[in-house]
Amino acid sequence: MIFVTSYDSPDLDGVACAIAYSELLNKEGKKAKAVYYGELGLEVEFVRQFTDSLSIEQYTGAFPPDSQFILVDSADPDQLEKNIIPEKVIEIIDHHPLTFTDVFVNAQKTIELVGSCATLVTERLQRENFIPSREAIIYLYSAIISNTANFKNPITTERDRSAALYLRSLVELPDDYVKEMFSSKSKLTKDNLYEVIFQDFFAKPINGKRVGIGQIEIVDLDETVTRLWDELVVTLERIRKEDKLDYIFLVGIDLYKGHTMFVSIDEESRELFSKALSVPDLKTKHTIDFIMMRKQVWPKVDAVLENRS
Ligand SMILES: [Mn+2]
Repeated sequence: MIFVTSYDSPDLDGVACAIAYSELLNKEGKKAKAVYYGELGLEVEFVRQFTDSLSIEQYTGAFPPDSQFILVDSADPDQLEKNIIPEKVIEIIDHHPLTFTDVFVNAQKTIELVGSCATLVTERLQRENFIPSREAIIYLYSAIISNTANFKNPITTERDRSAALYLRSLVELPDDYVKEMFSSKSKLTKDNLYEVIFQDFFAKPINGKRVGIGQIEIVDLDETVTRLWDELVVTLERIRKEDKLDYIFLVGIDLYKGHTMFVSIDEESRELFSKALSVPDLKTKHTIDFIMMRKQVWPKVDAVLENRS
Protein backbone atom coordinates (compact mmCIF):
# COMPACT_ATOMS: atom_id res chain seq x y z
CA MET A 1 0.00 0.00 0.00
CA ILE A 2 1.14 3.51 -0.81
CA PHE A 3 0.13 6.08 1.77
CA VAL A 4 -0.17 9.61 0.44
CA THR A 5 0.19 12.03 3.29
CA SER A 6 1.34 15.45 4.42
CA TYR A 7 2.70 17.01 7.61
CA ASP A 8 1.03 16.68 11.03
CA SER A 9 -2.37 18.43 11.07
CA PRO A 10 -2.32 19.27 7.36
CA ASP A 11 -3.97 22.35 5.92
CA LEU A 12 -6.36 22.31 2.99
CA ASP A 13 -3.47 22.18 0.51
CA GLY A 14 -2.00 18.99 2.00
CA VAL A 15 -5.42 17.35 2.29
CA ALA A 16 -6.45 18.25 -1.28
CA CYS A 17 -3.18 17.00 -2.76
CA ALA A 18 -3.36 13.70 -0.86
CA ILE A 19 -6.94 13.09 -1.97
CA ALA A 20 -6.44 13.97 -5.64
CA TYR A 21 -3.05 12.31 -6.06
CA SER A 22 -4.36 9.07 -4.52
CA GLU A 23 -7.12 9.06 -7.12
CA LEU A 24 -4.55 9.27 -9.91
CA LEU A 25 -2.42 6.48 -8.41
CA ASN A 26 -5.42 4.20 -8.01
CA LYS A 27 -6.47 4.84 -11.59
CA GLU A 28 -2.95 3.83 -12.60
CA GLY A 29 -3.50 0.55 -10.76
CA LYS A 30 -1.33 1.36 -7.77
CA LYS A 31 -2.93 0.74 -4.41
CA ALA A 32 -2.90 4.11 -2.71
CA LYS A 33 -4.67 5.68 0.22
CA ALA A 34 -4.80 9.28 1.40
CA VAL A 35 -4.13 9.53 5.14
CA TYR A 36 -3.51 12.26 7.67
CA TYR A 37 -2.51 12.41 11.29
CA GLY A 38 -3.24 15.15 13.77
CA GLU A 39 -6.22 17.44 13.32
CA LEU A 40 -7.92 19.13 10.39
CA GLY A 41 -8.74 22.84 10.29
CA LEU A 42 -11.88 24.90 9.70
CA GLU A 43 -11.23 25.28 5.98
CA VAL A 44 -11.04 21.56 5.36
CA GLU A 45 -14.25 21.29 7.35
CA PHE A 46 -15.89 23.85 5.05
CA VAL A 47 -14.96 21.90 1.90
CA ARG A 48 -15.97 18.63 3.55
CA GLN A 49 -19.41 20.03 4.28
CA PHE A 50 -19.74 21.59 0.84
CA THR A 51 -18.76 18.40 -1.03
CA ASP A 52 -20.18 16.03 1.58
CA SER A 53 -16.94 14.12 1.17
CA LEU A 54 -13.56 13.69 2.84
CA SER A 55 -11.74 10.80 1.22
CA ILE A 56 -8.75 10.91 3.49
CA GLU A 57 -8.46 8.77 6.60
CA GLN A 58 -7.03 9.69 9.95
CA TYR A 59 -4.16 7.36 10.74
CA THR A 60 -2.84 6.47 14.14
CA GLY A 61 -0.25 3.91 15.08
CA ALA A 62 2.17 1.91 12.99
CA PHE A 63 2.00 1.34 9.25
CA PRO A 64 2.24 -2.18 7.75
CA PRO A 65 5.89 -3.20 7.10
CA ASP A 66 5.54 -3.13 3.29
CA SER A 67 4.16 0.42 3.24
CA GLN A 68 5.51 3.09 0.94
CA PHE A 69 4.89 6.80 1.30
CA ILE A 70 4.34 9.81 -0.87
CA LEU A 71 4.61 13.22 0.78
CA VAL A 72 2.62 16.14 -0.55
CA ASP A 73 2.92 19.77 0.55
CA SER A 74 5.67 18.66 2.90
CA ALA A 75 9.34 17.80 2.58
CA ASP A 76 10.51 18.63 6.07
CA PRO A 77 11.67 15.56 8.05
CA ASP A 78 10.97 17.46 11.31
CA GLN A 79 7.26 17.61 10.48
CA LEU A 80 7.07 13.94 9.57
CA GLU A 81 5.00 11.43 11.49
CA LYS A 82 7.45 9.31 13.49
CA ASN A 83 6.13 6.01 12.09
CA ILE A 84 7.14 7.05 8.57
CA ILE A 85 10.61 5.84 7.72
CA PRO A 86 12.30 8.38 5.39
CA GLU A 87 13.84 5.60 3.26
CA LYS A 88 10.34 4.37 2.43
CA VAL A 89 9.26 7.70 0.99
CA ILE A 90 9.14 7.12 -2.78
CA GLU A 91 7.97 10.53 -3.94
CA ILE A 92 7.74 14.11 -2.66
CA ILE A 93 5.67 16.89 -4.20
CA ASP A 94 6.12 20.21 -2.43
CA HIS A 95 6.26 23.94 -3.00
CA HIS A 96 8.13 25.16 0.09
CA PRO A 97 11.48 26.90 -0.32
CA LEU A 98 12.95 25.52 2.91
CA THR A 99 13.33 21.80 2.46
CA PHE A 100 15.68 19.23 3.88
CA THR A 101 15.27 16.49 1.37
CA ASP A 102 18.62 14.72 1.80
CA VAL A 103 17.17 12.13 4.16
CA PHE A 104 14.67 10.98 1.55
CA VAL A 105 17.23 9.02 -0.43
CA ASN A 106 14.70 6.96 -2.40
CA ALA A 107 12.24 9.69 -3.27
CA GLN A 108 11.57 11.18 -6.65
CA LYS A 109 11.27 14.89 -5.88
CA THR A 110 9.13 17.58 -7.44
CA ILE A 111 9.85 20.77 -5.53
CA GLU A 112 8.78 23.89 -7.33
CA LEU A 113 8.09 27.27 -5.79
CA VAL A 114 4.54 27.95 -6.82
CA GLY A 115 1.81 29.29 -4.53
CA SER A 116 0.13 26.01 -3.80
CA CYS A 117 1.09 22.35 -3.87
CA ALA A 118 -2.36 21.73 -5.37
CA THR A 119 -1.09 23.53 -8.47
CA LEU A 120 1.70 20.97 -8.89
CA VAL A 121 -0.74 18.09 -8.41
CA THR A 122 -3.24 19.64 -10.85
CA GLU A 123 -0.50 19.99 -13.48
CA ARG A 124 0.43 16.34 -12.95
CA LEU A 125 -3.19 15.25 -13.42
CA GLN A 126 -3.38 17.34 -16.60
CA ARG A 127 -0.21 15.74 -17.97
CA GLU A 128 -1.72 12.31 -17.30
CA ASN A 129 -5.02 13.37 -18.91
CA PHE A 130 -6.79 12.34 -15.76
CA ILE A 131 -9.88 14.16 -14.54
CA PRO A 132 -10.43 13.36 -10.86
CA SER A 133 -13.75 13.18 -9.02
CA ARG A 134 -15.84 16.33 -8.58
CA GLU A 135 -14.94 16.31 -4.89
CA ALA A 136 -11.20 16.13 -5.59
CA ILE A 137 -11.50 18.98 -8.11
CA ILE A 138 -13.24 21.17 -5.55
CA TYR A 139 -10.63 20.31 -2.91
CA LEU A 140 -7.79 21.21 -5.30
CA TYR A 141 -9.45 24.42 -6.45
CA SER A 142 -10.18 25.49 -2.88
CA ALA A 143 -6.59 24.72 -1.86
CA ILE A 144 -5.14 26.96 -4.57
CA ILE A 145 -7.52 29.79 -3.68
CA SER A 146 -6.71 29.34 0.00
CA ASN A 147 -2.92 29.10 -0.36
CA THR A 148 -2.71 32.11 -2.65
CA ALA A 149 -5.25 34.14 -0.62
CA ASN A 150 -7.39 34.34 -3.74
CA PHE A 151 -4.29 35.24 -5.83
CA LYS A 152 -3.46 38.26 -3.64
CA ASN A 153 -0.55 36.57 -1.95
CA PRO A 154 2.83 37.53 -3.46
CA ILE A 155 3.80 33.85 -3.76
CA THR A 156 1.09 33.47 -6.42
CA THR A 157 2.37 32.49 -9.86
CA GLU A 158 0.78 32.31 -13.31
CA ARG A 159 0.83 28.53 -12.91
CA ASP A 160 -1.45 28.81 -9.86
CA ARG A 161 -3.86 31.00 -11.81
CA SER A 162 -4.06 28.66 -14.78
CA ALA A 163 -4.41 25.55 -12.62
CA ALA A 164 -7.28 27.18 -10.68
CA LEU A 165 -8.92 28.39 -13.88
CA TYR A 166 -8.72 24.89 -15.34
CA LEU A 167 -10.25 23.29 -12.22
CA ARG A 168 -12.95 25.95 -12.02
CA SER A 169 -13.96 25.12 -15.60
CA LEU A 170 -14.67 21.52 -14.58
CA VAL A 171 -17.22 22.17 -11.81
CA GLU A 172 -20.23 24.31 -10.98
CA LEU A 173 -19.73 26.44 -7.88
CA PRO A 174 -21.91 29.14 -6.33
CA ASP A 175 -20.75 32.74 -6.93
CA ASP A 176 -20.05 33.30 -3.27
CA TYR A 177 -18.09 30.07 -2.81
CA VAL A 178 -14.72 31.73 -2.19
CA LYS A 179 -16.18 34.32 0.16
CA GLU A 180 -17.94 31.61 2.13
CA MET A 181 -14.80 29.52 2.35
CA PHE A 182 -12.73 32.43 3.68
CA SER A 183 -15.43 33.35 6.18
CA SER A 184 -15.40 29.79 7.50
CA LYS A 185 -11.85 30.39 8.72
CA SER A 186 -12.80 33.64 10.41
CA LYS A 187 -15.02 32.12 13.00
CA LEU A 188 -12.56 32.73 15.78
CA THR A 189 -13.98 32.62 19.27
CA LYS A 190 -12.64 32.41 22.80
CA ASP A 191 -13.36 28.71 22.69
CA ASN A 192 -11.65 27.76 19.42
CA LEU A 193 -8.75 30.24 19.46
CA TYR A 194 -6.14 27.86 20.87
CA GLU A 195 -7.21 25.08 18.52
CA VAL A 196 -7.12 27.33 15.43
CA ILE A 197 -3.72 28.82 16.22
CA PHE A 198 -2.24 25.49 17.24
CA GLN A 199 -3.55 23.93 14.04
CA ASP A 200 -1.30 26.15 11.92
CA PHE A 201 1.69 26.59 14.20
CA PHE A 202 5.26 25.68 13.32
CA ALA A 203 8.25 25.54 15.62
CA LYS A 204 11.86 24.72 14.87
CA PRO A 205 15.31 25.01 16.39
CA ILE A 206 17.60 27.63 14.85
CA ASN A 207 21.15 27.90 16.12
CA GLY A 208 20.27 26.57 19.57
CA LYS A 209 17.06 28.58 19.99
CA ARG A 210 13.51 27.34 19.51
CA VAL A 211 11.38 29.62 17.39
CA GLY A 212 7.65 29.24 16.82
CA ILE A 213 5.49 31.11 14.34
CA GLY A 214 1.73 30.82 14.10
CA GLN A 215 -0.32 31.95 11.16
CA ILE A 216 -3.98 32.85 10.92
CA GLU A 217 -5.67 33.78 7.65
CA ILE A 218 -9.03 35.34 8.27
CA VAL A 219 -11.49 38.03 7.29
CA ASP A 220 -11.90 40.98 9.71
CA LEU A 221 -8.44 40.47 11.21
CA ASP A 222 -8.18 43.77 13.12
CA GLU A 223 -11.62 43.44 14.65
CA THR A 224 -10.94 39.82 15.66
CA VAL A 225 -7.53 40.50 17.21
CA THR A 226 -8.92 43.43 19.19
CA ARG A 227 -11.92 41.45 20.38
CA LEU A 228 -9.87 38.42 21.46
CA TRP A 229 -6.64 40.16 22.53
CA ASP A 230 -6.52 38.86 26.12
CA GLU A 231 -7.25 35.30 25.03
CA LEU A 232 -4.69 35.61 22.25
CA VAL A 233 -1.94 36.54 24.70
CA VAL A 234 -2.89 33.62 26.97
CA THR A 235 -2.94 31.26 23.97
CA LEU A 236 0.49 32.30 22.71
CA GLU A 237 1.94 32.05 26.24
CA ARG A 238 0.49 28.55 26.54
CA ILE A 239 1.95 27.40 23.21
CA ARG A 240 5.29 28.94 24.12
CA LYS A 241 5.38 26.93 27.34
CA GLU A 242 4.15 23.68 25.80
CA ASP A 243 6.60 23.93 22.92
CA LYS A 244 9.50 25.27 25.07
CA LEU A 245 9.97 28.21 22.74
CA ASP A 246 12.50 30.99 23.14
CA TYR A 247 10.64 33.16 20.65
CA ILE A 248 7.02 33.19 19.56
CA PHE A 249 5.36 35.23 16.88
CA LEU A 250 2.06 35.32 15.08
CA VAL A 251 1.48 36.27 11.46
CA GLY A 252 -2.10 37.39 10.81
CA ILE A 253 -3.30 37.66 7.22
CA ASP A 254 -6.44 39.60 6.36
CA LEU A 255 -7.75 37.83 3.31
CA TYR A 256 -10.10 40.59 2.19
CA LYS A 257 -7.99 43.64 2.87
CA GLY A 258 -4.85 41.84 1.71
CA HIS A 259 -2.77 43.06 4.63
CA THR A 260 -0.69 41.46 7.36
CA MET A 261 -0.54 41.97 11.12
CA PHE A 262 2.47 40.75 13.08
CA VAL A 263 1.80 40.00 16.73
CA SER A 264 4.46 39.66 19.40
CA ILE A 265 3.70 39.36 23.09
CA ASP A 266 7.13 39.76 24.68
CA GLU A 267 10.15 42.01 24.37
CA GLU A 268 12.72 39.40 23.22
CA SER A 269 10.53 38.07 20.45
CA ARG A 270 9.71 41.59 19.36
CA GLU A 271 13.43 42.42 19.20
CA LEU A 272 14.23 39.36 17.12
CA PHE A 273 11.41 39.92 14.65
CA SER A 274 12.09 43.64 14.48
CA LYS A 275 15.58 42.79 13.22
CA ALA A 276 14.37 40.00 10.97
CA LEU A 277 11.69 42.13 9.32
CA SER A 278 13.86 45.28 9.31
CA VAL A 279 11.15 47.22 11.14
CA PRO A 280 12.93 49.13 13.93
CA ASP A 281 9.73 50.28 15.64
CA LEU A 282 7.88 46.94 15.48
CA LYS A 283 4.74 47.26 17.56
CA THR A 284 2.95 44.61 19.60
CA LYS A 285 0.37 44.58 16.82
CA HIS A 286 2.12 45.74 13.67
CA THR A 287 0.23 46.05 10.41
CA ILE A 288 1.73 46.25 6.92
CA ASP A 289 -0.40 46.90 3.86
CA PHE A 290 0.57 43.81 1.90
CA ILE A 291 0.56 40.07 2.47
CA MET A 292 3.64 38.48 3.97
CA MET A 293 3.20 34.81 4.79
CA ARG A 294 5.07 32.90 7.46
CA LYS A 295 7.03 31.07 4.78
CA GLN A 296 8.48 34.45 3.75
CA VAL A 297 9.28 35.30 7.36
CA TRP A 298 11.26 32.13 8.20
CA PRO A 299 14.31 32.85 6.01
CA LYS A 300 14.60 36.32 7.56
CA VAL A 301 14.55 34.83 11.07
CA ASP A 302 17.08 32.19 10.02
CA ALA A 303 19.39 34.92 8.77
CA VAL A 304 19.29 36.89 12.02
CA LEU A 305 19.76 33.90 14.34
CA GLU A 306 22.40 32.20 12.28
CA ASN A 307 24.59 35.31 12.12
CA ARG A 308 24.54 35.55 15.88
CA SER A 309 27.50 33.78 17.48
MN1 LIG B 1 0.86 24.39 0.82
